[in-house]
Amino acid sequence: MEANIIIPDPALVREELIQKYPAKVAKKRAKSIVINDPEIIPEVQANVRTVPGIITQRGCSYAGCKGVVLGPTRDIVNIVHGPIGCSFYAWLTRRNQTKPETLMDENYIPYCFSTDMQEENIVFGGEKKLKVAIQEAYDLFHPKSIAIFSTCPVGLIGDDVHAAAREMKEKFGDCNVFGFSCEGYRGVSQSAGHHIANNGVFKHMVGRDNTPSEGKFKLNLLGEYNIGGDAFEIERIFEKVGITLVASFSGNSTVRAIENSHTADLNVILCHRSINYMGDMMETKYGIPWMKVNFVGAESTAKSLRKIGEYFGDEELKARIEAVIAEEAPKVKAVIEEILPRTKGKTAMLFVGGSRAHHYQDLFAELGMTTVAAGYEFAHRDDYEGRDVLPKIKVDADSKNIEELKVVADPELYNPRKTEAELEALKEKGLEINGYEGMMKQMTKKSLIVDDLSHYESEKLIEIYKPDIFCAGIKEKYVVQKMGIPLKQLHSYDYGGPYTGFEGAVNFYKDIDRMVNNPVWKLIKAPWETAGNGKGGELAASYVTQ
Ligand code: CFM
Repeated sequence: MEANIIIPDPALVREELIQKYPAKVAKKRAKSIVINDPEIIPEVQANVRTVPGIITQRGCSYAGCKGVVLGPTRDIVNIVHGPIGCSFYAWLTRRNQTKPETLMDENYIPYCFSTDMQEENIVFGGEKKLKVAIQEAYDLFHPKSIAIFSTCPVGLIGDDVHAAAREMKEKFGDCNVFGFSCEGYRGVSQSAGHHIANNGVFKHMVGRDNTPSEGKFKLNLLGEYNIGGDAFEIERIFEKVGITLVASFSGNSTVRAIENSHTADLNVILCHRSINYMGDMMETKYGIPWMKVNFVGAESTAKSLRKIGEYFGDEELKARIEAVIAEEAPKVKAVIEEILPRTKGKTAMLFVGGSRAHHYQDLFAELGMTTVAAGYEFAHRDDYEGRDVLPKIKVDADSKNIEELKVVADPELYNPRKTEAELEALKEKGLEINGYEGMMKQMTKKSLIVDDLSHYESEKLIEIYKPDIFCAGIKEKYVVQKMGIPLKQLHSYDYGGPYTGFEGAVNFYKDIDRMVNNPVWKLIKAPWETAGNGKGGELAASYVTQ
């Protein structure tokens, strides 16, 4: 959807972005700023350390492990072993929702569990305090599971959270206690935490409950965290078409569902970055293939449902999928027809963590808007260039730091859901099994890809491109809006959502229409534009008192 927009020469933009950096930094950053060509797919430098001093938007390993992957499961008591800030600032801020089936069901998401480490614990060790906290949580709630998350000081002083977990698990007998060495510094970003979380969930949860699951078409939804209710909309659609969702990793999920997830016949992956490890490990151990899907965007949702129908190869299921698409499509079409004339030809920039910068391009395309620049904060080269690049990725010291589990086929439970010949036949039908094409293939030629965009670079991009909307998170929001550009938070969705499926697409269209067509943005003058004589000029730094 290229409308007639004039895009600045990306080579010049790249030059300008790195111009002010010292030579060494400029050289490094240049490798992460790439001009896209969907035919050739140039190499992008990704998943490497941020240059110290540059203001990155990345988070830490603990955030990726506790906040992202484990946090949304409602009946695990997640105890953060560390100073209180690590817990407090991760408390409910991600907007991952959950819906217990009855009022009596366990739901610990509203709680904030922390060992509240003090200086004394740093000096003399915090294991004792941790065990007291685990005991207290057990006495109060009698949960099925307690998970412990290590923050930076825990690794520095050498508290053994795994030993504490083992001891308490044995003591209780009826509560699964396990720990994560996900100290914030474990990797270059939260991506390390995802991997650590995948390993822990796979080792300590998946496969514990062998009760056969009911249903003819059973799948797990991987990498969907129910931000703003996204998973609720996907669940609604699955129910309508007759697909059984065994477990979601991990939006709106429960311990039991995850422990039973190996009884499903397919894993569909929404966020490849955060959970692809799980897909691979479950394939090897249990013989469950995985397939990349995207439920962000009405057309993508329809496409993903058809892919699932094709995988199960059942005519009745396929017919139901078509019927549901036909039933849902008119309401989406009606809204798009009304909004499209107002959004068509506008431009967007998307800089989000590891998946959404890709997925949300589909929604913008449906609105007739072009994504002129995009990038991930912490994704890897395969999320940009596609999984074919995996063998070429250099494993550096930071990645080596994260354990790669040695997974083998389970002697009893391994059961390949499809034969080699069946998988081949599906591939011939265009179904990518265990594959992902990445973001760049979908983006237009000459669009700009920037990995780990710095704060400085984001301001420069806005100055040069003047996009109609900038999508990022709370760290960028108000600075960008002061520049007169609306910012849509694609992490927490501001106050909106769900944005998945058909209903979600409608919500998104309306929200974006309201934002890009709001005249208020043209009236905004940034403080530095109005300071001094009222005609624009230098802004005196107000924080300098003398
Ligand atoms: Fe996956 Fe996510 Fe994302 Fe992510 Fe995240 Fe998130 Fe994200 Mo914020 S799991 S990679 S670590 S889709 S919290 S729900 S929005 S950065 S793009």
